Amino acid sequence: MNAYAQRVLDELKAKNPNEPEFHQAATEIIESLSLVFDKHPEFESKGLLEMIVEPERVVSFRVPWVDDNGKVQVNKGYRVQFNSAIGPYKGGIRFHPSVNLSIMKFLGFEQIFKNSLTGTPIGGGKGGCNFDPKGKSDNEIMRFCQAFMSELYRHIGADTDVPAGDIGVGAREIGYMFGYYKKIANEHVGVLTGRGLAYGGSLARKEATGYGLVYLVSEMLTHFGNTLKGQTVVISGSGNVSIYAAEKTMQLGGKVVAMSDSNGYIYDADGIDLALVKEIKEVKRGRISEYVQTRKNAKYVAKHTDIWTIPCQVALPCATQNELDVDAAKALVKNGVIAVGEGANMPTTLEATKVFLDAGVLFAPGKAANAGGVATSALEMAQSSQRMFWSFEEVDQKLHGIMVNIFKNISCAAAEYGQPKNLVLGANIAGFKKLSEAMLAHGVC
Ligand code: NDP
Ligand code: 2IT
Repeated sequence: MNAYAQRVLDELKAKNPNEPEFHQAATEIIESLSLVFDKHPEFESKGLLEMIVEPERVVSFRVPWVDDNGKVQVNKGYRVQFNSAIGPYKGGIRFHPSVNLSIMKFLGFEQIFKNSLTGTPIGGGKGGCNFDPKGKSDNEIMRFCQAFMSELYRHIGADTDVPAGDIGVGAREIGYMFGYYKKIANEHVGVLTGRGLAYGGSLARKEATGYGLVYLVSEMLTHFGNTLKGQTVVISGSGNVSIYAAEKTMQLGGKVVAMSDSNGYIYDADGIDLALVKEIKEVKRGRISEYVQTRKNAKYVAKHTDIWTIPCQVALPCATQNELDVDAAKALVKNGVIAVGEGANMPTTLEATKVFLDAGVLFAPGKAANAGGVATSALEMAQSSQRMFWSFEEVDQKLHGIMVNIFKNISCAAAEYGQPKNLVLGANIAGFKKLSEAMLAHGVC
């Protein structure tokens, strides 16, 4: 590795101990950028990489709220405002018991490069809380969201930092957070995206991450002489990203045979009944295991990581970080997988990614493949600023154009650096290009 890149990575690990996910995301990106620093030794004297790896601001705060039994609960909230060179901080909020500073920083760091790739004017940030929404009543969710926003509101703004959803944060949570922001800040502005259509949201934002993922994977397959049509597809997770990735896959002629949640997976050789999955997950907020009560020919396996042992040509990990390890990657390769598209953020471990790249499997990294969600958030911001609404078709068409453009940019960057099939390299370098231009233009600040 380039000596400057290696030094900054070593320093990052020493200065931020006990942050394994942040180290992992940084290692992948800095290894790719190493090739750029070979060509541009002048970046070292500008301290460019040192500035990029240090968040502009990290806010950590107490979130006290009262549960239905009248007991006070206290959670830990975060907002990492990582980089605002290209535009206001932008990135989701995650509610999950696993949330900690390392996870917030890996997500925020990835978001900078992802948002750059979208070509829209947004910087990178991420937030969340170690709150577990599972099993909470609607009133508890509301009180928690209000408590979370009662601190977050002073750090965000339509031109400063614009959060959205992520794991555990969907339309319901955005609604409660927006309502409370509006009340205490006394302004009805586009301060969150993923809003409901009745109060300033954008058509197609709900579908955008999953649809965008499949647009990009389809583009990648076509570029390398294949097609999504007729392929067997396995999708992990059964949340927002997974459901709409499944929907678009089916629309484009792929056959989805498996989905999962954190307890287990379902396998339906006849093809997943997506209306049933939506009913279970979106309407009833149930578990994926309920699927086999209706679809008698399908089977449920109570070990979610085994989903990757199902033979398929296309694998779309859409649940969470590090859900696809080296054994899973080997099983997929052995069973003839031709393409992997990351709907989740960093779902594939570094070692597993290497297995795919070495085997010549087409691999679309999350920061490119799942960028359709945040890109459509930027389209929501544009509509808010205009006080206008665009039709579903208009937003979807723009999303499609953005994903095609991302694929073009990352494959060109990969080719420019002599590894045309290495889209991990291509995405990191293409994302860095605009970021570095903006940061160098701003000087030392
Ligand atoms: P949801 O909360 O809607 O769904 C998450 C899904 O992943 C659920 O099926 C959940 O199962 C499963 N899951 C969560 N944690 C784990 C875990 N530790 N192990 C196994 N499965 C797990 O979230 P989203 O669909 O919005 O997000 C999924 C991924 O996509 C995340 O990595 C997120 O960062 C990323 N992403 C999301 C975007 C968006 O616009 N929403 C945009 C870009 C990326 P269970 O119900 O059992 O917890
Ligand atoms: O990881 C992500 O890109 C998201 N959770 C979406 C962020 C956004 O601001 O729409």
